[in-house]
Parts: sequence; C-alpha cells; structure tokens
Amino acid sequence: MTDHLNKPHGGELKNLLVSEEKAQQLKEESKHMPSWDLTERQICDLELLLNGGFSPLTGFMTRKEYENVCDSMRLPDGTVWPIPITLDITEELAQKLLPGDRLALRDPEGFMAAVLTIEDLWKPDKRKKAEAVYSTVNTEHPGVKYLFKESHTWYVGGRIEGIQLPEHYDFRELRLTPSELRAEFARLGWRRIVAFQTRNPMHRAHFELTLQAVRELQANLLIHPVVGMTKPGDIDHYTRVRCYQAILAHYPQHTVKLSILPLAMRMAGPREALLHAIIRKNYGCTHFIVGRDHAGPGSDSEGKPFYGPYDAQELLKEHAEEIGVEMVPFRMMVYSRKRACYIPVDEAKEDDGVLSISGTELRKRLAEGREIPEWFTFPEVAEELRRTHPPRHRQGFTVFFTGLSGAGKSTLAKALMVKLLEMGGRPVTLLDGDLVRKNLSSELGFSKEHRDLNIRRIGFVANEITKNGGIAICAPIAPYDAIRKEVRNLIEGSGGFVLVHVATPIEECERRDRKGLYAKARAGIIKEFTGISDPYEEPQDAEVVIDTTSLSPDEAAQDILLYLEREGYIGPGNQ
Ligand code: PPS
Repeated sequence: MTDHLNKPHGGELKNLLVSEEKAQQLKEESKHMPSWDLTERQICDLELLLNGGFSPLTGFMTRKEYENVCDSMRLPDGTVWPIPITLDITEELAQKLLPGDRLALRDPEGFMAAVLTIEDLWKPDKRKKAEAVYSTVNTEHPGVKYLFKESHTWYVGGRIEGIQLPEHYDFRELRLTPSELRAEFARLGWRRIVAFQTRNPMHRAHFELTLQAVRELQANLLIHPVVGMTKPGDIDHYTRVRCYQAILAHYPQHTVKLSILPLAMRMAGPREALLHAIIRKNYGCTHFIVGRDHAGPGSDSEGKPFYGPYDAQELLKEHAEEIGVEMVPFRMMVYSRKRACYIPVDEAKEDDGVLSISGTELRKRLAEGREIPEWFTFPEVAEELRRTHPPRHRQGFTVFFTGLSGAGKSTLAKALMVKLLEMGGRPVTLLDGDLVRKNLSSELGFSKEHRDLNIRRIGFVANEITKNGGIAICAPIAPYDAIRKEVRNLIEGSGGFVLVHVATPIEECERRDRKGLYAKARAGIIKEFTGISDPYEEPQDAEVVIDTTSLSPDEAAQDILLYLEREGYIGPGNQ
C-alpha cells in the first residue's frame, strides 16, 4: 500500500476560524495590512476553506501545492486533490507584496473575512493550468473562460486565519456547515448517507434516481445543491431552492434532508467529480451519486462534448476508496411510456416509447407558456418555475436601436414607445441617445472609450429594467460591435433583447441633416463624427433591419411590432 492510501479524506475537519479574541486582534492589526477585496468565486472558496468543506486544505494553495495538484491531482503529501484552490490578485497588488507579509481578505462590503499569511507569489501559466484541469484551452468551456478572461494574473498562497464566515441572508436554515451537518446526522441516527449534487431544478428523473439509490443502499439522502457559482445561464438559486423545498414532501418521511452548498463550480467534469466527493465526505456523507456528464459543461460550438458522458464515473471509481466515499453511478434516466416509469436509457427497448425533455426544451416551453407534463416534473416544481420564468409576453425586454446620426432612431423609438404604452401592461422606458448624453453621460465625449462607456451605462440601466419585467427602448448610435454584443449578453440573461439596425444610408442621413451636424462634420468643426470621421460597424446580428428612406415612422414601427409579436413578446390582447 502506498503512503497516500494511509491518509484518507474527511477524518478530521479543519476549522480555520480563530477565537473571538484573536479575531479582534487581527482586525486591529489589519489596519496596517494591505487588503484585497474578494471576488464572488474567491468568497465561495474562502467559505469552504473556513468551514472545513475543503479539508484538509488550510489556506489558498502555494505554488508547490498548485503545481502538484495540476500535474498529479495530489497535494505534496500525497493526498488526492483534483482542482487548484488559488487566490488570484492583480499585478499591481502583487508588486507590493512579499512572502511573510499578511494580507487582509475582505468581502465586497468591506468586512474582514480572513487574514492570509503569504508564503508564495507567482504568475501562473494559465494555458498549462487549463490543459491540466479542464483538458482543453477552448474558452467556450466556462471554467477556461473564467481562467483566461476573469481571473487575475498573479496567485498568492498561504495559510488562512478566519475571522468570520461570509454573511448570507437567504435560506439561513439550510446553510449547514460540515460540522453542523455531521452533528445533525449523528442526532438523527443516520449512518449511511448518500449525497446528491445538483445545479439544476430537480425533476422526476432526479427524484426517481435518488429514491432508487436510497432503497438499494438502505441509506438516507442528502440533497446538497450548489448555490455558490454554477454554470452561467443556470436557473438562479432562489428559484431552485424553492423547487427543492417543494419536492421534499414527495420522499418517504425521515429519509431525506436538504442543505445548500456555497461552492463555486468550475464545470471541470471528471476532476470536479472528485472534488465534489471529497467535499461530501467532509460534510459527513458516505455515498455520492454520479450521473451522466457530472459537472460537465456539455458540448462546444461544434457539438463536441468536452468530456465523455461517463468519464467522471471512471475517474471517481479509481479514487473513491482513497477518498473514503462510495460512488453510486447512474446512467441517464428516461421515461418509458409503456412501463409508466423511469428507466436507465441503456435498458430502453424500442417499444418503450421513451420520452425526455431537455433543459433547452423546458426553457422553450416556459417561454411560450406551454404545458409541462407531470411525468417530467412535479406540478409544484413546474409552478415554481413558471413564477420566475413567465411566458415571454410577461417578461421584460429591451429594444436596442443602432444606426447613424439622423437615421431615424429617435423618431422610431418614440413611435414604438407610444404604441407599447397604448397596449399597456408593462412599464416602458425610453433611453434615447441625446437624453442619455444629457443626464447619464453628460461628462463624456465621442472617443471610442467614451462611446463604449456610454453604451455600457445604457446597457446597465436597460438590464435593470428588463430584469424587473419592464420594456427598455434604447436609441444611441452604438457604433461598435463588441460593446453591442456585451450589452446583448448581459440583457439576454434577464429577458429579451432585440437589436434593431436603423440602416438608413449615410447619403440620406446627410441629406436630411436635421441638426446641421453633418455640415459641421464635413467642415471639420465637429471631430470624430460617426460615418464621416469616425467608424460605424454595421451589425450582422440585428433581429430587425429598417431603412427609413422611404418608410413612415408608423410603417417602420409596425415592422418591429410584428417581430415582437412573432417572437411572443406581445401576447394576446397584449397581456
Ligand atoms: S454613441 O456613439 O452611441 O455614444 O453616441 P450617442 O450617445 O448616441 O450620441 C450621439 C448624438 O450626439 C450628437 N453628436 C455626435 N454623434 C456622433 N459623433 C459625434 N462626434 C457627435 N457629436 C455630437 C448627435 O446628435 C447624436 O445624436 P443622433 O440622435 O444620433 O443624431
């Protein structure tokens, strides 16, 4: 037996929180320490370090730990550990720090959460890390995208002294720490506990699978969903937790417990499955369910899956004994119409009449207000989902006009606003270019930097309106494609986004020259004038293209309304 096999996971829990007295002392001393405001990901990691969910780690990884983990999935002492838990900081801060220094770690509100005693500072090779941890450098993988585009360039590692756990104001009674959950299991007399990890609402397939696990293993069930960071675009955790609460009543009494996990997922598939198992061991579980494509991000844009469907099961099988958790593998479950129950997909025969609904199909049904069948999900879950995902004609959306000065954006925007107000139902806000420049962006000029900032501000406001179920109509020039796409990405996460290219040719805009600006631009009096002395990047992704040369505002507004109706943004009798 090799040495590392003598070091099973999850025996002793690391509790990195210091005494109250020591915490006071650290808070005093921190006034003279450099300080770092933790990112959302880092707060999640810190919480699991502090509460013992990441035992046996005692801090953010040092370079040696990091390299060992990347290369061999082990800590330097041989313990299995699949994913680096590192603290990334800016180059600017890194230049000011030296090994031996202490760094105050704060949450976004400025509260001191912990102190890090620096052992190591280094600039990681991100490509190498991506290849090792994610087996790809493709930025379509959300973990790789985060690594390349969001995480900072320097890593700082060392021991942590915890002052307080990050504050959460939601679902407090469901946020049990590893020691609390272990104590709860002991109190209930639960000895065999199978954990179910999820980042999605639980439907019938998940329910049947967990129930089957409970029955076969004669074990109790811990539903342990991730509420830290999951895959971008996932259903928000508030909705999901209400769905989990709704499903609890369907399990036999005294068999199941729900607790939520503040983990930041990396979507690293097989390696992440190992991490999940280690965490569940720390939370007192004995068994861990691993299904199809566990913690995988699906496929890339060419349809090629990032991981094989059962790679995670294979990897965990190799390490489960060492970790000290038994893996409970599941194939994908599908509904057999003939047998009126769920069966593993590989047991299905031709005459089973197999049914399944994908996540994309579910979203489509919700958006269109269509039926969600009971064989697929419990009615309480469907109702909960409908509350936060109303059909499109009750969701917020943004109509974003782009086009040259004088193309007719403002007139069209106004006509559309008035027609939508006439229909009633949702509040409508107009963010016209000139209006925004007077109020929100009065200090900005027309450099690329300032134009982008202007559009980012408009996008921010439109997103807030959309998120809260209103209609935002924006009408800036917005000449740059990248920032338009950034705004689209932001808003599509909250509701609808419709880009309207007012494609009136420059000759016509100049002929109209309502504000006399083209003449001034030609004369060089106005600099950086779009279309004359500044670029306009024509959109290739507009939902509607309108040339106002020979259309009245009424006619042009009709084109947009017809598009909105076709896509379901305007319902029968509007509401
Ligand atoms: S941007 O690029 O989206 O930030 O521009 P926007 O906020 O829509 O502002 C455009 C309006 O400002 C006037 N104006 C100029 N436009 C373009 N280039 C230059 N240099 C410029 N200077 C002033 C102009 O009236 C624009 O309004 P519209 O309604 O488009 O004609």
